[in-house]
Amino acid sequence: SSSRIRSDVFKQKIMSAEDAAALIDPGAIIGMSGFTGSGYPKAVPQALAARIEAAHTRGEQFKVSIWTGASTGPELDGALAKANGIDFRLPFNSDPIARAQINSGQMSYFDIHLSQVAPMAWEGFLGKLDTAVIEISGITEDGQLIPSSSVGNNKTWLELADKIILEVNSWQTELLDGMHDIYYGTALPPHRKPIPILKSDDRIGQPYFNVDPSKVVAVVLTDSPDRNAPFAPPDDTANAIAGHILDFLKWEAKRAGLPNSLLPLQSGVGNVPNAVMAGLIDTPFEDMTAFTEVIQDGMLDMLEAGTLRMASATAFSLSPEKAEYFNDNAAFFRDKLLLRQQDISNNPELVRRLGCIAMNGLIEADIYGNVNSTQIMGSKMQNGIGGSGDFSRNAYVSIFMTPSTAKGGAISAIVPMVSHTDHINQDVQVIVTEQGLADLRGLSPKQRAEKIIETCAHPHYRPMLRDYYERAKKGSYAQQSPHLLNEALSWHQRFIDTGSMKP
Ligand code: 0RQ
Repeated sequence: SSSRIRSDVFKQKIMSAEDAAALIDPGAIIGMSGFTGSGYPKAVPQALAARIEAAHTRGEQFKVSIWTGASTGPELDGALAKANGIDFRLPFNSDPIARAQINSGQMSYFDIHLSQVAPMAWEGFLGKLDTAVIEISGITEDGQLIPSSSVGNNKTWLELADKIILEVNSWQTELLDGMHDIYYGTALPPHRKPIPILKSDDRIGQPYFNVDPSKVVAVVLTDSPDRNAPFAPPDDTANAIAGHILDFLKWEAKRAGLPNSLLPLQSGVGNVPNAVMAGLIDTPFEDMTAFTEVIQDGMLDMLEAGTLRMASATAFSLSPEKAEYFNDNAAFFRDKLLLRQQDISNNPELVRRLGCIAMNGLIEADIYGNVNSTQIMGSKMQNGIGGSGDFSRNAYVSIFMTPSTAKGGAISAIVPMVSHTDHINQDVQVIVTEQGLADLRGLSPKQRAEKIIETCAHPHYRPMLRDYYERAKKGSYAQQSPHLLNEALSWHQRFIDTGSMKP
């Protein structure tokens, strides 16, 4: 309701979503809020989609470019893609309609490390941002913006856009006020300074976004829930992977003399990382922190159990039930959670300094430990690299996890050569499947291959991988990382031709 708006300057700009969408021109580059299904605008994108559909019906061209924090919800990516309204998209997508258009070649998609989006926008690599459409949870008396359930790139969009449309969402709890830390100390080279965060819970900024009120052309009132996807309950595979990781962390803590609070945790999106978080509740660790990208269901459980002391992230990534639960219990959680802009939450300088334990999913890994996180059969985009590269290259230890097979066993997640590379072997220190955990630190490529095949591969594919590797050692051009180039991707081609990697 309009009581969320405590500044008269902004009250005068309240209008309908349709009137606000009418202020967006064909061809516009639009920076929208939104990160893993939280804090995205819910009304204006749908009104814009309707406007685009009407234009198309009249035979007029109307497409826009959409930049966000990360993935959004069906009311944004889904609605605009369905209207054939997105020409260009960055930096992350998990919407099925948009994904189909990316993979049919209809939509251009720039998949980019999430920490790099804001600096690249500032450096002018991405073009000129016309309009920002940002969900917030309120406006202060002084005309500052109280952020919503994600921060993402909103600070940057508000600064770079010529005109700004705000959605004030009263579904978001008012207790979000005070949970954010917005940092205005970033600068571009050669003026960049150290970011003064030494611990996960250090606050270095202010709780609100600054905004130039003269750029705000519309304020739209909404009252709609975030639509994060539900998590599947952990199955045997997820529990086995979680078990291997927990054993490893206990062993590593002892080996390296790590404190009982371990090191700041980063956990990627997906069911398996969520299961790992659930498993961490019953460990000897206590007072842990997370320095991560998103806050999942499992982290709220850990906060309640007291194993986790606090989490720093850029967004919530909760199931619908947990999102309601958070809203009902925000008073308990609010001083234990800190939301930052994504160029800080994912900042390589900070991930390296804090020594995060990075835990991310993968699509496939090869016998030398190169990882494909994004493109199935080398060309079909699943989601995007997200923050996995920001964290994995710079972490204290970088763990990647996956079930050992996909598509009911027709695909081996361990292959001779990855069909696309997101994470080079140097950035991949541990690979885990339900079969086991391979600690690859300090190993040469051939030592890695033996360990990955024997520890991580599914028993159905292990003999095939051994056979490939033994023949590669005989027939390879050289011996640093033996390969048979005319055969290395033949498993993928066989899947494309026959529906299975098995001969
Ligand atoms: O497709 O739904 O059509 O069956 O890929 O696979 O097993 O549900 O795995 O939810 O853990 O996601 C890498 C995609 C894993 C994720 C990825 C198919 C499989 C299914 C999903 P279907 P699962 P998860 C920082 C971290 C990049 C971003 C990131 C991801 C679908 O972890 O997006 O790490 N990572 N961010 O069938 C063919 C294979 C396959 C395969 C899986 N080998 N071949 N298809 N699939 N393996 C946080 C953020 O960035 C927000």
